[in-house]
Amino acid sequence: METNPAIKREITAFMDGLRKRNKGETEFQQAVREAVETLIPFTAEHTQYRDAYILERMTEPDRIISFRVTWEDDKGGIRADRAWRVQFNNSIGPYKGGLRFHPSVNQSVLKFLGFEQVLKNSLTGLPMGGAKGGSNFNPKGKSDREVMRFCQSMMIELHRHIGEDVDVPAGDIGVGAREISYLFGTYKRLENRFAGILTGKGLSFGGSLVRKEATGYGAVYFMRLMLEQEGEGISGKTALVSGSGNVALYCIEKLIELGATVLTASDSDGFIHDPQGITREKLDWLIDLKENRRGRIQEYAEKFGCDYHEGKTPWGVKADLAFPCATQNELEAEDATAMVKNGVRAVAEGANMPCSAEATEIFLANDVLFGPAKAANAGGVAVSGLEQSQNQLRISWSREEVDARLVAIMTDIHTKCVRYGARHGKPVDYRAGANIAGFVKVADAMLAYGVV
Ligand code: NDP
Ligand code: 2IT
Repeated sequence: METNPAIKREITAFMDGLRKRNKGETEFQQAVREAVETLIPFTAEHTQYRDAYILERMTEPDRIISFRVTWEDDKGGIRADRAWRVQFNNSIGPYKGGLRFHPSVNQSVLKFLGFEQVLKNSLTGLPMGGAKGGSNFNPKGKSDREVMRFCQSMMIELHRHIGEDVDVPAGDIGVGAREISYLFGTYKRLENRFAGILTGKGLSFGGSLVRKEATGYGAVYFMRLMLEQEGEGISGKTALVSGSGNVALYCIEKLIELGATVLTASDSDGFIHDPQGITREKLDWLIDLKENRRGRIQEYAEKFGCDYHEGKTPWGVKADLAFPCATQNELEAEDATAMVKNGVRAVAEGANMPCSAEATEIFLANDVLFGPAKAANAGGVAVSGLEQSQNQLRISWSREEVDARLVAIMTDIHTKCVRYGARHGKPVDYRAGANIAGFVKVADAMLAYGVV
């Protein structure tokens, strides 16, 4: 996008201030920069937001709760990890967003994720504010009982800060059905209440059908909408997927169902390249490997006789579509350049901020359709919102009902992106569209509240 010099100066001044106030928080700075580069040109035209300092206010979390989680390992050793809940903005609904357990978690990572969550949740059209939390606790290699004791200890602090009308956490990296169950069981004991204070719950205690699949399915639905906008479809296309966790597995499932050939999957050790494509049968095996046996992706290559590339990411493999579904900044400028050269048509971000700023610029400059995380992976939190609705109503919808609502929400997000991101003679700028559409709803609520 052409940006005039005055607006460029405003962006620079804004970012200088933000960097000073958030020293060393590089992930948070990156996420804010990505947003304000399209939001400042918008607020320069819609001056009510600029006059009310909405962007300055929206980039400062409402509060950050920081605490120690002490627990005992299987050998009787005492462990102490750090944990946070970043309650970013509750202008349009109770705080909502996942919990991440990974050694790389720190305040900067959780602020970036919380900020993204505010705009993403707004895009879903559901009444959800934005938050994120987690710990540098590393679940890898821990026994079930160790994970249980960690979760119990974490909830002893967290329970006083959450509630169905206050803040509703869910899963993210390292937090799946097992962890949510341990956390929920502890909340119930501490508060003696059975309430929808977490989402991603088990189906026997208030969980929603399709929540587990929702982020991956939603990313594929969003990809389908971007392709349809250009008169194309998913069937017959080849696809690269990274990761082999919750998002990646169900992204692969939906791609297979819609007739695409998925060539890759990965974990933090490397990627597998299956030129025949991951079939339904192979995927069932992979889901069992990852969800139940907690194994490594390398075992897929051993089992099905395909290549395994240790320490590498899949972006050099030639394909039509790409779905980065592992973690932030997993796809960098040189990857994007190689993908453009290989003729990649479209990218949908299943993970949060998986493409670096430079990689994103390369895609946009080369007319690669680019579905940014806050739009493309919003299906997960959207179905979390539907889980909250079902809990409040004390009913459960069928798989078909939830899936139809997910499709409708992804379609609505796509429409909003087109409304704010359409460009003459060029593909839609989904990045700008998602930022502006997400921003307007939260900003209007903040304006209405006055100076708060
Ligand atoms: P999981 O923990 O289920 O899976 C994460 C996957 O990514 C694993 O294969 C993991 O490999 C890999 N991975 C994690 N960290 C790294 C790293 N630093 N480098 C390389 N690979 C890594 O998490 P999810 O699938 O839930 O989350 C994946 C992404 O999707 C995250 O960005 C998350 O924020 C985002 N997301 C998740 C939603 C959800 O509903 N779960 C909703 C919207 C977005 P390994 O096992 O080796 O660590
Ligand atoms: O990044 C995300 O949107 C999530 N991890 C899901 C959050 C949620 O509340 O379901």
